[in-house]
Amino acid sequence: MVALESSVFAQGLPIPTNADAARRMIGAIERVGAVPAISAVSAGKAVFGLNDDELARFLARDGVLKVSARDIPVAMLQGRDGATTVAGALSLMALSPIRVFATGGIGGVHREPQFDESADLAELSRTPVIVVCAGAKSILDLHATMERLESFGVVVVGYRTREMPGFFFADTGIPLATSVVSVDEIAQLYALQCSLGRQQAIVVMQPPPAEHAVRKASIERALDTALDDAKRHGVRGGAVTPYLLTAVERATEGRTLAANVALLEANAALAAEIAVACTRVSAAPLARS
Ligand code: PSU
Ligand code: MN
Repeated sequence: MVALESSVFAQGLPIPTNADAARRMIGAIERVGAVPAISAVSAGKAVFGLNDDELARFLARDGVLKVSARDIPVAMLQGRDGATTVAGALSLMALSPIRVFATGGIGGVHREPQFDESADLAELSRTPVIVVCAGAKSILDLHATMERLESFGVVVVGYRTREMPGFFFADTGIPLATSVVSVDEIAQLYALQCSLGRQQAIVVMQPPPAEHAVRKASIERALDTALDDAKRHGVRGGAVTPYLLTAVERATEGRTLAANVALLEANAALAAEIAVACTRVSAAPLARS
């Protein structure tokens, strides 16, 4: 099984691209022979897997809350629809047998103010699952985000890259200490991590598909303006990430949107291959015992 978050559909992407992204992620996972499970709070119930009516409600976004880990019991209490962030999804994975998760970009340390740090980092530090992403969103301070992952003891590996990807582009100039070329290596690494009783996630970073990557310079330009606007309009808390993503997308005339959907699909496919590889590894003894 491969778990997915729902905030990327309900808050991260505009209509109708969000439906296209959901369809393509689900299709990519099923093609590999794995089962997709979208995490959410649906009318007050924490679930993995949405039926067609539920998914339609989340894609229409009406009254759907963005829920991080701490917001889940609140959404349950109020009987609300809540779309899980990475943190929200990981906190539910801790209660489930699902061990592999796919998303676009994890949250991290914001550029300004630096004390705005995504709860994704805290949940990555206490959830022993595999998280496939294209790095952290480029709206963040990527250096600070990598340092925090290190402090928290989160394992970070590049999949066929030696550089941390920056979500929309591959070249951040931030080196990765570990790089793997096969999903079997990731499955073995995960088994070793579990054998040590470690509680942290393994974050697998895959560069965005090359044909869709957007140049770093155009992202940075768009972001400078977006950060100023966010400050002027007093955007705070959970609203910051969706605000910046929307502003960058508008400024790049949708090129970032195409890149976003392409990398979500690629990450879903890789996560599914890893999930299948994990079933092979857990059946076989480890190379080193
Ligand atoms: N990456 C995207 N789109 C998104 C997100 C990440 O391309 O919508 C979401 C994820 O759900 C992630 C969340 O967990 O943003 C982080 O938000 P915050 O910085 O408020 O923790
Ligand atoms: Mn925040």
